[in-house]
Amino acid sequence: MKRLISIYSLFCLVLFTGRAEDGSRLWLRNTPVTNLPFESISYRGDGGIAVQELQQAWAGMTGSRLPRVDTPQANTLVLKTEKNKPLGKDGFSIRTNETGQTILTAQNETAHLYGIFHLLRLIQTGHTGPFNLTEIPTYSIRILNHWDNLNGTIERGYAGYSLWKWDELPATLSPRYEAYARANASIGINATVLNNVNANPQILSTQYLEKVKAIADIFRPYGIQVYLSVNFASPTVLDGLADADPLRKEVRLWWKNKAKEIYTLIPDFGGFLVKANSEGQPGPQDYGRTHADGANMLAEALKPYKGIVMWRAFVYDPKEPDRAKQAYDEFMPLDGKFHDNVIVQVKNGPVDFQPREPFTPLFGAMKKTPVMAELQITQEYLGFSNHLAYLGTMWEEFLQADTWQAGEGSTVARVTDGTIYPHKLTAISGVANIGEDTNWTGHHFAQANWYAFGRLAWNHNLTAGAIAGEWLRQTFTTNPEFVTPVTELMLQSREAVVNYMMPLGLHHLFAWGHHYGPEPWCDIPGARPDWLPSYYHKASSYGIGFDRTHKGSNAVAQYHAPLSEQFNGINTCPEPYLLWFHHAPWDHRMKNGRILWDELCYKYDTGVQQVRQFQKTWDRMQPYVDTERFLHIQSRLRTQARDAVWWKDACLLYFQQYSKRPVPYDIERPVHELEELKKIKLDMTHHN
Ligand code: BDP
Repeated sequence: MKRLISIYSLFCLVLFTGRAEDGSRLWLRNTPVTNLPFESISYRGDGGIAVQELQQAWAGMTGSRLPRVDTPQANTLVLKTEKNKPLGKDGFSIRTNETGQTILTAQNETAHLYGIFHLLRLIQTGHTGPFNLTEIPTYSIRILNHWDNLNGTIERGYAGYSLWKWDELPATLSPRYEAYARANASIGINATVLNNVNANPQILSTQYLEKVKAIADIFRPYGIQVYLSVNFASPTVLDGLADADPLRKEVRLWWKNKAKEIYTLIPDFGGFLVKANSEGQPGPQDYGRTHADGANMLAEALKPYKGIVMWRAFVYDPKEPDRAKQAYDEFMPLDGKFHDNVIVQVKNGPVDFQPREPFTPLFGAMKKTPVMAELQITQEYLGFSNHLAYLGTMWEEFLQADTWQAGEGSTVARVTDGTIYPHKLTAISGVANIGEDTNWTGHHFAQANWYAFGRLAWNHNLTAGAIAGEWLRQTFTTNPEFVTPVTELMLQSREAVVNYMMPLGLHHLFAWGHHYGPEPWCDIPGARPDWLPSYYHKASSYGIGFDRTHKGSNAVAQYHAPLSEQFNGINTCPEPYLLWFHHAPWDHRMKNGRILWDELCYKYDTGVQQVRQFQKTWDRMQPYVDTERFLHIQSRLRTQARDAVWWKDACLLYFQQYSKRPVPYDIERPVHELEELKKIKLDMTHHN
């Protein structure tokens, strides 16, 4: 026995040292496990992709294959395919029966694959059975949005160039396409939009569709459906039509023919994602038509093939006095006017993926139109891939926010999953943070955000803490000496970013040329006001914040009672949203007794202190982490600590000119000169 153990540890050693921990294997490292819940497997036919993936993982965990048996014995894993309506298309159950067999039941191969990945996750995180569980995903479409351009750059991408090698496709197929599909399937993601919402019309050219087909063919066995972002003016650009008016016969026919061409190549194509009449993109309003007219035309073209349209509600107009109100104002009157294969895609917050925003009031507003959330996994406004910011907590806060649409408990989760108003289409999307970097996401911890998005899309009731814990166990080690403190660090990390960037409801204090550093002073003559920080913070000698109360822009009225009144009252508004909804005086009394200015200073300082603490925690983790990843993360934390001080000093020194009050004496003094900070101009050419 002793000898067996030492052979085993030797084998582990070889396995560990033989593979560099460069992050390329993500959470699918399949490290050796001693206690396994089964010893053989039984299935019909060839078992398909599910068995293939299990065997591959098994080789990693044990160095050998799991033997196949014809007659299940005790300790056999049995893959069972059966009609089982309640499980739905993607659901599965795993049960250990009296004889010790593990029965994995599902309706099809993809669902078996989900079941296998679930089992592997349980094994890798230390569970050995017996099992008795059923998993049915919350949303039917769990989709990534890539903002990848056809020239290989990624809009708001911080992990290198695009994974999609358009120049080489369809002849050359990068092995990362399959690795990408596997990673997504392992967390239940079942769809992806390959290209930027600021869509190049060329994506719909025959030449590109053939490239898309090659990718779709690789994704198919993993249950991943391909979607494309389309440019509303495509018919004019690709085929010289006079216009793209959605009510014109020729235009409608063009889209029908295009749909036919696409489905001939890709029979399971998912559909279109559309950004229209937003930030200069063409759309139906160019012809005096509505979003519904535009969406319905595309929906009609896709309908015969069961395709769908995801129509974005990210709209704002410089003429509007409050950008936060626009999506609601434009889309509410269209409720009920969309075809049944259209779903409206709405960003979590009403402005734009800020470190903290209240939920967009369109959630819980429309009754007849299905609405899906768009989350941003890539950290456009949370320190790019330089800052450690675990977004599980942000999305949990958003999904569990109560809209009050049908009384208390009408959480965003429940209004989007079809519980409150039954909708055929349910979906959730996340703007991907993936690029061709070896570790996929730039920062090793940014992998956790891809992972968390998938897990929440599968089950929106999972907690951010549980997800962080399972991710850490698979990605690093199951050792609680590591998992406990690092989970804690992750759970605080997004709040730390809010504290050192934009606490108490402040938003959009970002620099003009990038969304990385602070520029609350930014003023560009002639620029759109709603692209300038002062539009949002409105700092004056009286106070700071955007008045969205009844006396201000009245954005509060877009929320249901009692939220609207709660947000409207300066003393009832939750303090994390204070300056989102109120222009509060500098001496406004906070709940803890401090005045607003002092509290703002303490918040910025707390953010800085939190990052300092993350550094200390991380340094203590050295014994549990491979050198490569340890040093990489350590170095990024240093950058984050410096940036936190930069943010704090810039914002406090700038706002102090208005508050005319001292920084409370017991916190760290600024170490920069405001004038020096104003001179910082980052070269972000590689980031935008
Ligand atoms: C903003 C981004 C911009 C996107 C836009 C969008 O800065 O790059 O194109 O959103 O979502 O957050 O359409």
